[in-house]
This record gives sequence, C-alpha cells and structure tokens, in this order.
Amino acid sequence: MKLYIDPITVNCRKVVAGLDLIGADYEEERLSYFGGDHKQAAYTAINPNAELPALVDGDMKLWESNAILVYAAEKMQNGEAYPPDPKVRADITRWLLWESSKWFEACYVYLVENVVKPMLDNTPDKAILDAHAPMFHARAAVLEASLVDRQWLSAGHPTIADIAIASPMHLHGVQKLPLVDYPNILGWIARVEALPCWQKSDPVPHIPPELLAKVG
Ligand SMILES: N[C@@H](CCC(=O)N[C@@H](CS)C(=O)NCC(=O)O)C(=O)O
Repeated sequence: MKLYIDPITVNCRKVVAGLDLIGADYEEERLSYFGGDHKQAAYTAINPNAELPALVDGDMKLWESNAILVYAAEKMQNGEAYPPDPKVRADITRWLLWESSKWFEACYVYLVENVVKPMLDNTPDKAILDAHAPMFHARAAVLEASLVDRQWLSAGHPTIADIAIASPMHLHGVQKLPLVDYPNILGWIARVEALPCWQKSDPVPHIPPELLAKVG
C-alpha cells in the first residue's frame, strides 16, 4: 500500500496514527500541503478532490481518511482496532461519520483562525470565532456526554473511532479549542495523547520552525 500524506495535516495525522494502531505496513509518499502538491495533476489523478490523504493499493485509489482506516483495519483483520461485532462496528461507523460531518467542521475554524492564519502572518478574527462558538459547544456537549461512563469511545479500548475523533483537535492547545468545561473530553484526549501511535504521528517536528514560532 502507498499512502500519500503531508504529516502536518489533520486528516493525514489521522491515517498515520490509525494505520499504526492497526499495524498496517505501507510505503509513504510525502507531499507538501503548503507547497500545493495536492493540487497538481499527478496527485489529482489519485484524489480528484485535491485533498490529502489518499491510499493506493494495487489498482484501488482510495480517498476519504475514514474509509482508509476501515479498509486498512479490514485488510489486516485487526479485531482490536475495529472489532468485528456488528454493534461495535455500527458504533464506530457512527463516530467516523460524525467526525467527517460534524466534529471536523466544529474544530476546523479554530485551527484556521489560531494556527493557520498566524502562520501566514494574518490575525485571528475574533468575530468569526465568536460566531462559530455555539456550534462548537453544541457538538462538544454531545462528545462530552458520550464519554461520561467510558474511557474510550467504543469497545472499552482504543479503536479507529478514537483516532478519528481526536484528529480534528490534534493541536487543541495552540488551536485554542474552548475545552475547559469538558472534563470528560479532556481526560479522554489525554489518554489518546499517551498512545504510542499518537505520539509517533506528532506533526510538530514536521512544521518548519519559522512557521511554528508564529503560533502563540
Ligand atoms: N473528508 C476528507 C477531508 C480531507 C481534507 O480536507 N484534507 C485537507 C488536509 S487535512 C486538504 O488536503 N485540504 C485541501 C486544501 O486545503 O487545499 C478526508 O477525511 O479525507
């Protein structure tokens, strides 16, 4: 399998950590997100959405990070990271869909305003963040309540659901995600951050130091 990534991005961190949790071997093809490699014809022939990541396995070109996680887990028959019980799979599928339809959107504005804009010498727009906050809190409340009686999202141990949901908040400190009122989320993300697969996929060493210095 060949994985096309830039390790600094949210959805690439997701597949790098997820494939490590799954124990899937792959060859890495590194592209530059800030350099716009994902918009070049060589890559859009693989992912016509011009978005990272993508996976190529033989004649299959697979995009959508959560589909990549499910495919790799099924291919490796990893019953820990993606347990075969239909109810657990349904629960994990629910979290993967919620991440791509709700949670990514809820967290992304903080990444743009508080991380990407400063890196590009622009100022975070407080009005945009204030307008966005109610949506973030409505969705964070769903996650908070779901974690009230559990250490991990599904199955009682780390699965691809935890990796998927953690990814949009992977830089939550510098993103300045307003998590102070969510003790269950904070406890859970600390557990994710202690996982070897999460630590090995840390994007910070891949961010040019001159860009990193611009983020407060
Ligand atoms: N739903 C897609 C989203 C992929 C996505 O948005 N990737 C970002 C990086 S995290 C990207 O490459 N965006 C293209 C751009 O900003 O030009 C997935 O989960 O793979």
